[in-house]
Amino acid sequence: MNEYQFQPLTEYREYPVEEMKQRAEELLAEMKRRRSVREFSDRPVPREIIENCLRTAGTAPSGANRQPWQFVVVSDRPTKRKIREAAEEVEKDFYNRRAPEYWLKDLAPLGTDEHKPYLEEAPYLIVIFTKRHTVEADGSITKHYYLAESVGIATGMLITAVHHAGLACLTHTPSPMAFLRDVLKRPNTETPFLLLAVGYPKAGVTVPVLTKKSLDEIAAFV
Ligand code: IYR
Repeated sequence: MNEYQFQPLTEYREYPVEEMKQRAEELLAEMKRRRSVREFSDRPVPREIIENCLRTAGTAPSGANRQPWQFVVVSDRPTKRKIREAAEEVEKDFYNRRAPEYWLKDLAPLGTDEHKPYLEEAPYLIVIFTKRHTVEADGSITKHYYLAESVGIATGMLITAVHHAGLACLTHTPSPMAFLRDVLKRPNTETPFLLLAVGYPKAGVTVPVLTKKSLDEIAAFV
């Protein structure tokens, strides 16, 4: 007998096929309404909503179930300001020196530049880290696996949860991102993965006209 325990799958719910089709359609319709926004209202958002979105992210599958993610939620003004200042510094270098012409051209439709006021405006910045391993209380090391895959999945679920709750977010990847570890005083076993600004969109905000690829372009059935 295996020393590890298994239990019956009681959580799974099967729906009649018609209901399944409807559910899939409804989620598609809801997710098609998700847009990244770069201007946020400073209207407060109850912390409980963010907590539940993070709990949803925490249900993600991960390599050997090691859950190699760390979310750091920033809502205090001085820390948000520090992050904005450091991000604008690296972005200034990106837009003015490091980015090749073709990259700047590809970004033009998004209207981005080195100014990142949303890093102070949004009520929450969720900084997502990958965690290389866990150091246990006895000093032993628990290895983590498939960091980028696992944390990417959890981040996608977080974005979905935030949207489902009725909030907007922006995925931001200042480059290089190492300053986030310093500003947030995280251990060097953690590497910044992505920053998510979360809140209500600013009233009257506009978003770029973009299209998503069609099913034929993104999927092949064999
Ligand atoms: N990190 C920069 C540049 C940037 C890069 C990509 I690829 C984007 O999709 C958007 C922005 C910035 O945040 O402005």
